[in-house]
Amino acid sequence: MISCVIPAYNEERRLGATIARVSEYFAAGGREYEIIVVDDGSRDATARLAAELAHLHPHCRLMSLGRNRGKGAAVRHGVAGSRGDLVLFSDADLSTPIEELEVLEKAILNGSDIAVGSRALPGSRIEVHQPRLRELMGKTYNLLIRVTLMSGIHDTQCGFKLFRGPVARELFGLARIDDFGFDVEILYLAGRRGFRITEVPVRWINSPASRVMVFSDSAGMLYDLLRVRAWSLLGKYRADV
Ligand SMILES: Nc1nc2c(ncn2[C@@H]2O[C@H](COP(=O)(O)OP(=O)(O)O)[C@@H](O)[C@H]2O)c(=O)[nH]1
Ligand SMILES: [Mg+2]
Repeated sequence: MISCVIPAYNEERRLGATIARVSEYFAAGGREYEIIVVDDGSRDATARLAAELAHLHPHCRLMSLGRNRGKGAAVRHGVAGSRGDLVLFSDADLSTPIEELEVLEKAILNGSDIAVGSRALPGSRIEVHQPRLRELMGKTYNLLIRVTLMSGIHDTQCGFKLFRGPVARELFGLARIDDFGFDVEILYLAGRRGFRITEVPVRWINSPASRVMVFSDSAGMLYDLLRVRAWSLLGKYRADV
């Protein structure tokens, strides 16, 4: 079975089409699947809509965290509740189309523990770019990560990553970052624990509405880098190796 975790914050406009598309995709592939939507205190009708969608699509369920805590916390809870032997997390806007799962899955079949969707490799196909400032922020952030925390991954932030199920549950069980720095924490922990990570070029068709605030979230994500480094040194990650 494959689990697809979709964090959703104020996604009333995008979620319906996404759940329909993802369900249709998995159903057409004839495989067992579950879709876990994680809402945490959306201010719009996301929670109500997700509950209706869960009713409509038997493979889809909703987890609600109450107050807003961030994308990292949402994905972490979704993964903790997942049962798949593969776990995908995907943004609610499907900026990376669900069909790209196929190339990620190939990487897992070839022996990887984690397949990371990437917008920064020669084979990546960016059909609609993010706004220029946002793209620059992403590139700078990734450069900084490569020189400070870990080398080897060119796009840590793409919202489309596939894990072997037990690996996802182990890593998210250790993770502590609640907001947009969580991808880096997960990949860092994965590297430390010797899991095999493959970066896979994917398609990206940027969806304009964004929950990311360029300046304040950039600051938060820099702080997260420091926290991951510090927590690791202080042995805060249970059984960190
Ligand atoms: N549950 C939850 N999901 C969030 C939060 N912030 C962002 N997300 C989700 O994370 C995903 C990526 O957000 P998006 O606005 O598309 O980011 P961008 O494309 O990187 O600008 C979407 O599915 C959002 O709904 C949050 O605080 N809580
Ligand atoms: Mg997006």
